[in-house]
Amino acid sequence: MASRNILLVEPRYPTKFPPLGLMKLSTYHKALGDRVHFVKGTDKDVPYEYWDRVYITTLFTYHWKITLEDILYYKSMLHGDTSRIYIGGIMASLMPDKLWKETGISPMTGILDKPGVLDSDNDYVVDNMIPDYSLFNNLSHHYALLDSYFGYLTRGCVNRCKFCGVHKIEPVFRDYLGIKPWVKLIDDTHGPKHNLVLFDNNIIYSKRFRGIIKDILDLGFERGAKLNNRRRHVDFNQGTDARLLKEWHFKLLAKIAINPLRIAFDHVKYTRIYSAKVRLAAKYGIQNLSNYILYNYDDTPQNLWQRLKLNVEFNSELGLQIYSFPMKYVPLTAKDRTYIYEPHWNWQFIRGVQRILNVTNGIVMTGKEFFYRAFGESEEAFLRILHMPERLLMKRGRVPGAEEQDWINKYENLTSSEKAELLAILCDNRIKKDLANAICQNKNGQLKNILDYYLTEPEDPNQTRMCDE
Ligand code: B12
Ligand code: SF4
Repeated sequence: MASRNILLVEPRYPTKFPPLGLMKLSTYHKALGDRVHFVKGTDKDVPYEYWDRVYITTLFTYHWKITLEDILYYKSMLHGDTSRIYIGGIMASLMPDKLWKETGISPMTGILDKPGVLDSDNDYVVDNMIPDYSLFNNLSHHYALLDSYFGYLTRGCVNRCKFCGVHKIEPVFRDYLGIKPWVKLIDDTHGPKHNLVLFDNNIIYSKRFRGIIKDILDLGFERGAKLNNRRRHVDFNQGTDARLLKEWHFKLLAKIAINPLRIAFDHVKYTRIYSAKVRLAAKYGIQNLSNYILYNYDDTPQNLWQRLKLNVEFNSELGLQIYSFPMKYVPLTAKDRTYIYEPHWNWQFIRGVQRILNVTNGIVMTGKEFFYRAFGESEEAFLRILHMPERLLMKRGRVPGAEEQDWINKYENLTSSEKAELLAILCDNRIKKDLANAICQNKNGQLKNILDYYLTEPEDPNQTRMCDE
């Protein structure tokens, strides 16, 4: 077959990790002698070439708008010839019908784990191809993980948790893939990589966990391992399931260069199980832990605070470094990230949590002092922080300044029904002009007073309360 011109596209959505699916597709097409070109989003030179195929990957469903715009851009670049466009990846697997409806292109769902799905004249399985690390050589966009082997040791998951899409993306559970030949091929083709980052959905469920650890050790990722004088790390980046972890898992995990060990803490009801597993980690000398904390899903702000607090308390009691990563729940087919688990969460609280986390790039630092300052000394204090106007929330000092103290006094003077009304007004009037109107219409002096804090600085004439004049 004559060499083909292949375009691989990752839509403009922000992402740190390189598009693994496209990297495998690149290796596949290069193995067939095709010419491959990668673009992030749209590129001004791309329309001037003839493309035999355009592959567009997709990721989070909440990047719906950008993803759709880019797909439609390429569809119009090919003058509507949809036979040359292939769409696949996560969003494509989670929302194939909606994508089809909007684009007229039927996406390929799931993983490409069978031969012949793209071309009938070869036996290659795209999913088994090594990623093409050279795909981004001439790109200004910087991806993380390019100095890592990254991929899967297992596929799928036996469970079907309500909030998880894995059963649609990887419907078949395979509990051992055997990565040694795969890593060897990467070494030979692209040179050795420093770290090992694994996307496995539920690694602890694998009946061949012992064999997996042996493979990792054979590949040179034993505890304390170094390459070029730098420590190597193994990261099961989707976390391990606290409910399934047994003492023998920790014994084995402690032998490899695990850093961090991520343990999921999806709900406060798992506190006892989670705590027992953290103690086991400490017992086997695994000190760097990281903890996905799902919030805005079947929980309350107080539950979030309790889980974060537990981690900082463990850090000081057991000498650990547990970094908490609060992760806001987004429904599986949500087209944006606005979902709110009402009535426990609301717009003001979600925004408050996000502002606190912005300061530290989404991570909750390990020290007690930071935690109690950022999230408050108690559940009540956390709730009070979440009620704060953003300006005050962001500039809280060790000791409250005059303005902050004044706001606190006003807040503490409100009755609980006034506090509820304050929240309702803030959530219903997110634009300052609307808020100003709502304040004007409110008859309660206490509320009017505290609400003034939520309008920005008085020198901006469009954002002050005009009704007093
Ligand atoms: C790794 C991962 C992450 C990484 C980042 C991933 C990245 N690429 O940047 C991290 C850890 C940062 C992450 C974070 C989150 N994640 Co995540 N993550 C995953 C995971 C495990 C894999 C995604 C991935 O990159 N796969 C690599 C794929 C694309 O490569 P591949 O498998 O080799 O590709 C094959 C196929 O996809 C297909 N294919 C791929 N591209 C293409 C293109 C074409 C044209 C074709 C034909 C085929 C094709 O063929 C390939 C070969 O077989 C999935 C679960 C899963 N098992 O898929 C969840 C998943 C995507 N994450 C999910 C979620 C919810 C999140 C969070 C939002 C969690 C939270 N509540 O905060 C955060 C958001 C982070 C943020 N940006 O703010 C959800 C997505 C739900 C949704 N609505 O979109 C998933 C599905 C898990 C779940 N619980 O359901 N995640
Ligand atoms: S155990 Fe994890 S991977 Fe499996 S279905 Fe539940 S959330 Fe998804």
